Amino acid sequence: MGTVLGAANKEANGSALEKKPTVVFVLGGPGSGKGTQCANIVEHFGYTHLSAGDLLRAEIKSGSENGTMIQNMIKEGKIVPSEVTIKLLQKAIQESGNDKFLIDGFPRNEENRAAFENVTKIEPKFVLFFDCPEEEMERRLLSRNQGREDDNIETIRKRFKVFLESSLPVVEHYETKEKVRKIDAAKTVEEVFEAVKAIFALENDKVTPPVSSSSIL
Ligand code: UP5
Ligand code: MG
Repeated sequence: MGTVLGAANKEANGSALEKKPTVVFVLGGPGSGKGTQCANIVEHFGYTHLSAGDLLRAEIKSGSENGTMIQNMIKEGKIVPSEVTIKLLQKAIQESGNDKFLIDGFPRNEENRAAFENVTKIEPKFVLFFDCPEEEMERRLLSRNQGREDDNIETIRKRFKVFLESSLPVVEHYETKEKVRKIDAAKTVEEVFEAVKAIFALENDKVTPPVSSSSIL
């Protein structure tokens, strides 16, 4: 009997493990350096980088039926409906072939967060939070010069407002769960990455107890 139950548990756990990738949410204000640091993390730690903003911009370019709606939301600094963003993230996760993801710039509000949890049943391993003063973020965005339609002062101000009102509560939610790893993002790219590396080294060393049949039987 023990063998049968053990086998059943093993199978159940095995499939659960296969379906649940490791996710780190990378959050921070507009221009705090999320994309820049994610590129570094990918090189050193083998994660796949999924920028929700990049996925949405690609969706506009592809000429999808949601394209115009997404474009208008981004121009206004507003948050695109959860179901649209979550579908894009799920598709990218499935197509990647990896099991470790940096999800950059999502969830942006409590509704995003709850919907992602409900749909995917994934809880982040931790949340990397780039803390940067607005004046520094504004300077960076205004000198980025990559042709982003939301990098103009009017839209930037709207993005800051949405970040404070809607996105910071998500960080606060994860703070209550002790999942937030806060980084001073106002330093140079190199200095910020040193701090990021230290966090990933620490998290990788943590032993996550496997959900094994032995703890059940
Ligand atoms: N830079 C970076 N680090 C620096 C440093 N340490 N020192 C000096 N300069 C530094 O960096 C921005 C600029 O600063 C770059 O020029 C860089 O070289 C320099 P970057 O790494 O690009 O910062 P990042 O935080 O990624 O800034 P980004 O503008 O991408 O952040 P947002 O959160 O505003 O943009 P995102 O693409 O995530 O979203 C855009 C819009 O999409 C949102 O406003 C919203 O309308 C929509 N959206 C949703 O609706 N839902 C989502 O889930 C996601 C997005
Ligand atoms: Mg970005």
